[in-house]
Amino acid sequence: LELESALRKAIDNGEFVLHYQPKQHIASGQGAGVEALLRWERPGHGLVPPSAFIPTLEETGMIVRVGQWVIEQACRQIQAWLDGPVGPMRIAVNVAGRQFVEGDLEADVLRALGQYAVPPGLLELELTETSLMLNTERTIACLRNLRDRGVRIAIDDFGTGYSSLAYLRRFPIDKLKIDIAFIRELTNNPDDAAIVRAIISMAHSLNLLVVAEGVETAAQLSYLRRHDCDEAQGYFYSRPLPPEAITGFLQESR
Ligand code: G
Ligand code: G
Ligand code: MN
Ligand code: NA
Repeated sequence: LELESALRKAIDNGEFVLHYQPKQHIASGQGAGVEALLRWERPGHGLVPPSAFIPTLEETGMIVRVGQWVIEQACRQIQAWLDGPVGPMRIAVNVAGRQFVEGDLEADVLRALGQYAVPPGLLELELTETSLMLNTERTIACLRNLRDRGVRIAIDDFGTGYSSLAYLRRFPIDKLKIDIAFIRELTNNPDDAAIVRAIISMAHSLNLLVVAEGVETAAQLSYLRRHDCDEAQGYFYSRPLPPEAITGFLQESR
């Protein structure tokens, strides 16, 4: 309850920040955008990780308002980079299921894109399989409208839910992000390696791009390169960084 009331004040007090983790195209080594990851600078508690407060935001419904703030903040950052030395840089934001069901995700996204004059192709939404199952028809319509304008759609944590790729094809999507659980032991566990190869091959036959999350070693990266995975994200390249640090990272790696 104390956590809940502290969270209620956090938006108004400007205590949330976005950190950013870079992604790379595996074949070319070029940057492939960044993922925005929410952090809470809670007074007296330091930097609080999302695992400690996102569940509460979701249970209370506050995630709808915070999610709206995240989209706005990401668009503001895209515009700031566009006008400076970093240039056009895509940001992926995580979207919770309740943002579709209770909020108006389509309106939130279009408003933020307009407010900051952001080309829609520079924004990507990451959704989990479970969030897509909450309200199928409305969700499909919303995603289709956004994607028609150029917003990219990715499925996060792929492989951990109960949906098949056949089911997911009903949704307008561009990318799959293979869950970190399959990448961790990729180079030691033949079953994980087989699952990763199968996901890449199925995804490609459906014209979807594939991103591997949680890449930490050169051996994992080299395996993913040999098996045609498109993009990688993980500590091997960089941890999630606060705005000034990621800006420096992106400028140096252009
Ligand atoms: O690095 P990390 O600890 O940031 O992320 C932990 C989890 O929190 C991830 O599963 C991620 O998807 C989730 N998360 C991070 N930022 C956001 C956000 O802005 N909105 C939502 N809904 N989830 C987020
Ligand atoms: O939204 P998603 O569930 O994909 O959030 C990504 C999560 O994975 C975040 O908690 C982020 O900090 C974490 N992460 C990113 N790269 C790595 C990595 O290389 N190793 C590990 N263990 N975690 C990572
Ligand atoms: Mn994510
Ligand atoms: Na994930």
